[in-house]
Amino acid sequence: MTENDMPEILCKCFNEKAGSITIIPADLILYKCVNKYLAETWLERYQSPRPIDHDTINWLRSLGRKIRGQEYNIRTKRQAVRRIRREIRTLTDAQRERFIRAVQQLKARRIGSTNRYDALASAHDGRALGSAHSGPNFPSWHREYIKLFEAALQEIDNRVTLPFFDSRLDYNLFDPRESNFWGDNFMGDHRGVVSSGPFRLWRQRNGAYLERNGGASGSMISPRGIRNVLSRRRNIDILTPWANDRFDLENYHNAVHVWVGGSMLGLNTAPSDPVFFLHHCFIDYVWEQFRQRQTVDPESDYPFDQRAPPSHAPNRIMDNLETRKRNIDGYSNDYTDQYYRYARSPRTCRQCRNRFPYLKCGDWFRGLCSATKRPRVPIIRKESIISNKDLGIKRNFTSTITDKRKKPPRRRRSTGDWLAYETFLEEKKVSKIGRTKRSLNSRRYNKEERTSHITDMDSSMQNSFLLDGEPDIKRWVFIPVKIVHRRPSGLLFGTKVIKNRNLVDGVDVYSYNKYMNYTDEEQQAAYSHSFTSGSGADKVYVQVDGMSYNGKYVDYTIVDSRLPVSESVAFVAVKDPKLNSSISFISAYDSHGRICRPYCHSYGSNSNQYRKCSGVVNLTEEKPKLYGEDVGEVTQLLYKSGKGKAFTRRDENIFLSFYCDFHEIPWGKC
Ligand SMILES: [Cu+2]
Repeated sequence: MTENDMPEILCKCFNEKAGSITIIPADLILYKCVNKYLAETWLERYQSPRPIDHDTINWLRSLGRKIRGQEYNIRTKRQAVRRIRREIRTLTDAQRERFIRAVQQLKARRIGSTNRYDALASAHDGRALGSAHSGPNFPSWHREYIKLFEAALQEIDNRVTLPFFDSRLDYNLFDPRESNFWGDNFMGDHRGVVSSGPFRLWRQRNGAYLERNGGASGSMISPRGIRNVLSRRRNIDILTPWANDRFDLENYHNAVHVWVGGSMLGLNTAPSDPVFFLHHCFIDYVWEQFRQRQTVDPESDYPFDQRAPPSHAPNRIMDNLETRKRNIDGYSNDYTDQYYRYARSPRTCRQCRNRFPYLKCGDWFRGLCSATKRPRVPIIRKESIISNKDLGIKRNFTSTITDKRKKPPRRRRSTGDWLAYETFLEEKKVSKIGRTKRSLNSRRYNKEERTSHITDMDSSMQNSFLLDGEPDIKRWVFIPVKIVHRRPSGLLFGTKVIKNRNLVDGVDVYSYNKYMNYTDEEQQAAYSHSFTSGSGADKVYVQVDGMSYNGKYVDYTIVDSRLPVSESVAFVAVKDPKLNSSISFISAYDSHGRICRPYCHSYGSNSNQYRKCSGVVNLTEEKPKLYGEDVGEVTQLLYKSGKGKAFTRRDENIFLSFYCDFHEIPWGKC
């Protein structure tokens, strides 16, 4: 196993974005840059074949003609029957069922060598990875894409319109994983292989199962995020690569892809999950609201210069869609003038209370509307959470041994600039809506629930084992990755220090020491909905992105956030080197979105030394063999215990290690 240099595209992207790690969770930067790299180098690795048979191409073209015909008819006959796209929770049960049935039909109807759904899903792959993402063509290409999807649905049932998934309604829930959106009558469960609901045991076009890892990292879109986007007037201010990360529409969109995880995590597999189209319809809804507020002509406000990828050029034909539209045509007013319009999504309690059975007044922000909860899967006992509340940690911005003054949280510091900080901004706004006259410090939160800790400690991790188009664990081998985790600042655990018969404020037994200071340091931004368990248990994810192969693998290990330093080993899979070149980019981040720095073992020296490295790992069959066919074999690499013999641990067999201190900028110079 050896280290490779980081490719220039990746390295440059990280360096450009390094300044944003206190603004947005760094795992979103990781997501953005890895996708950019994979998109720009897609020809270097295996691609699932695009359907090229006549039937499929003809059908896609006829769909395109249909859309243009519809537009033409509407324009000339002036019937102006714009279809109305609505939030999926505001549909009647009958409307929603029609939509879901139509989606199921798309999947069931064969076309050429595949089915209609997969034929459409494949359009998001290949060339479109680059020309439809990370640039000005992002909103336009996807506008056209979901319109094609909608036309395909209407071919099956003309009464169906594509609904959207306003993830703010889920953000406003204390725990978005409990949302009805993941119920059996909506999208089905988000834990692992989708095995309930209308899409249960669906296969992606490459044969892999549809899978999700809901809430592992990422975030639903916050109301403040949308307000940020809508506060701008020019596309250049909300689109990659020009926009400040706080206003970047694609960022907020990415966070939902990360939140859902599984199939939605990979750009090439994302449309396999119907959630994709509902999510993108919401992004289109937001973009439309933005367009209506523009002070310049939205049709010609197509930003383009040498910073944007060349494939985003305004006059280039949209890739893979067979509708012969140019990229800039996606900025046309025709879509919403002629074809569809959006019904306002309910935002405040007044707009949703008692009106829609799947919406209610939210529990996270007073006065804001949220999704209802679905019946809870009894994996964890609610009582146990509640009875633990005294042991719980609090998000404490100022606790320290040396400094007990209450300082207001500063903008560029603390645990959650991107989203948690807005908690403070949001409250004021909300108290206005909620017509109750309470002082700012009174019960704006439901305190009970604030201390009942909802963490992601009760779900495991599912991978597709998809590698170069084949989902098979035999194509992968496992490697150990060591995680060294430092206690993040802003935490306080329920293990109180008693000194001279008195309780000591603001510290716990683990933070009470002379050697480590947990406060006055710059820290990476974190997601606001992520909590550390009162037990200290926290997850650190390790992600593998194939560079010489098409495949992704994510797993985690559990660390103890109470301790100054806690160590653990994760097992992740990479391509089996027997199947030729196995080069992977490996990264690590915690469940709060903060990322860790890679270190590689320096062999040859006697000491167990690790030096900073790129995280790009080239696995070969050369000795020493530092991988195993399965988790058991790797375990044997690390630990040996014979009968009655001494127990040995072999750290030298761990090549890659991550140090998670969440302070230093995790990326080095190129
Ligand atoms: Cu996309």
